[in-house]
Amino acid sequence: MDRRALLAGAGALVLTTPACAAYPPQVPALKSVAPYPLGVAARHLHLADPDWAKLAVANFSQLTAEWEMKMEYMLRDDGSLQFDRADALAAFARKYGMKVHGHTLVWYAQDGLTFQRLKGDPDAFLNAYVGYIQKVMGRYRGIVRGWDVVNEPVWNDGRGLRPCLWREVLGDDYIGLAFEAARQADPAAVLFLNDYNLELTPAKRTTFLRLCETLLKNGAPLQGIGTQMHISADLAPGAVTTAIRDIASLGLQVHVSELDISLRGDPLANVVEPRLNQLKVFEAVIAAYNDVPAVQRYGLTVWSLRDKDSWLNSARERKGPIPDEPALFDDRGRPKAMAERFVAMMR
Ligand code: 9MR
Repeated sequence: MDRRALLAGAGALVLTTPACAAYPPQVPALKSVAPYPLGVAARHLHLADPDWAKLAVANFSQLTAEWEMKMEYMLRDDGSLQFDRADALAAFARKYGMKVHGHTLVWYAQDGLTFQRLKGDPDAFLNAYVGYIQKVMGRYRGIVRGWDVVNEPVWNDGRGLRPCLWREVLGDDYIGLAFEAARQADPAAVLFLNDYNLELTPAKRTTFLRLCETLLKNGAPLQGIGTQMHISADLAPGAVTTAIRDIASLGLQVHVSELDISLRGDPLANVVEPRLNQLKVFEAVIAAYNDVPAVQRYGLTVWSLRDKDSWLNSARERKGPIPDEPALFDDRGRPKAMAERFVAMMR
């Protein structure tokens, strides 16, 4: 057989290959099968990318600003507030009928010059603290459905609260004070405490849940728990199941708030088939979340739309020369096995 005949034969083979071998899988719009809001993280630049916008609008019903609603962006050094990008995100959401989740008001990792300058004057500091929360939440009242009021308050090993400027000046009650201010700013918004590694580190989860209980006992208007779920394919699926069950046991709203499943955890050296493991971990997340009582399911948010949009592939975070693949859609916007499994699990 000459080369031309061989090629023609190969073409015929492709044409007659059954559909089950097709890649990408044919997957309906994810939001059309989900019984709860499905969110996706968005940066300003994404909104101007027609491919991103089309895919996000088709599959997701909610947006979280990946950066543009954080203090690092919103609060200028002179104390004024910068709302342009958050406004643009809110306008995008309105245009396409999407909900908005607010992320985040108080975070140990971001304080800013305005607050550092007020460190020596606790009264002025408290005024500015309450003022910041009220101005930001006030602007998006009726637009943002829920807020991560305080983000990542607990040490990674679970030994207690992290040190931060807020705690240094206001004491441990900085969290309760933030929730009070938030409640006054927007009585209708669902108020969340959000953290990560709650599945990876049971000691951290215990401390985090005790903190929630103490806040509730002290009358703080805490209404929801955000479990970020930046996890890796080498995580034991059972760890996810236990974590979500424990978190839901408090009876508050539960938001899987920043889901991504990395293929690059260091111990992955021991995992033979990282993609298969990733799928198993993903299944555990979805199964456990589907088991949470419907009234407690605030929604599930993924922390990037496509693999290439992920913070894990940013210049700062990227581990090694091979890009990570933590998202439900590939770089070209094609649904991956996790997206296909999501749909299958909703039937
Ligand atoms: O993905 C976010 C990245 O683009 C930002 O540079 C970074 C700092 O603002 O925050 C990342 O998102 C984090 C989120 O706000 C809180 N949980 C951990 C996320 C990943 O670091």
